[in-house]
Amino acid sequence: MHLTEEHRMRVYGDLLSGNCYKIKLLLEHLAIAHDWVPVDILAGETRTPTFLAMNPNGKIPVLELPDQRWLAESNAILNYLADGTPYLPADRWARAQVLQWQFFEQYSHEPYIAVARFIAKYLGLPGERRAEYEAKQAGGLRALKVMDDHLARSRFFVGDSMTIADMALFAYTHVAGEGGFDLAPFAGVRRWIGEIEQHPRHVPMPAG
Ligand SMILES: N[C@@H](CCC(=O)N[C@@H](CS)C(=O)NCC(=O)O)C(=O)O
Repeated sequence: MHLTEEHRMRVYGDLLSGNCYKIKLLLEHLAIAHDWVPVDILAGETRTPTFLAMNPNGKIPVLELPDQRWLAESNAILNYLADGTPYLPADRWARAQVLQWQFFEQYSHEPYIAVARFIAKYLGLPGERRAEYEAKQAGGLRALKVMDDHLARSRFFVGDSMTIADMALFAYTHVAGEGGFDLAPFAGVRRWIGEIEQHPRHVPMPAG
């Protein structure tokens, strides 16, 4: 089917947010035509009635399908878009492993690394949030160690090619330094970041 402008998917998000950027990364790998609608969370744009009608949880990213259905939660969006492609294996065990790493990302990685980065990069590390920033460091380092141990044995997180488990984890890991996390001790993580960045369809997170 020829996709006209009104048939294109739309993503509401901020490309400096790892949760949003991971969607952009997959869309570029799959060469899916889409429109990106920038949303400024610091300006309250996720709290407007229009936005809350798309995602009552008031968070980006949101995927809008051409028939006006909306999907929130970054890893749910990745699963939807990757279905039927090599980025989400058909094998039952491999798919469950992809989910295992994506749940790990949302519960044991993102709440530490993304939040420390948000406090430092978006908020400028204000004094009243410094204790919270410091408290995020141990959990973030623990997640990086879990990843590094896995990547010492495995080229990618699931199987021997890139999947949406890698994309979910790459999003905040490659900018973990912005949250105060030194990647130097994690050789496996650095090797894996390099492999992802060398992919011919890779799109970098914009500098900002
Ligand atoms: N679990 C959600 C987290 C989304 C999330 O935390 N989004 C942040 C930006 S990275 C946001 O919209 N924050 C605005 C707010 O909470 O008001 C996902 O994976 O999509």
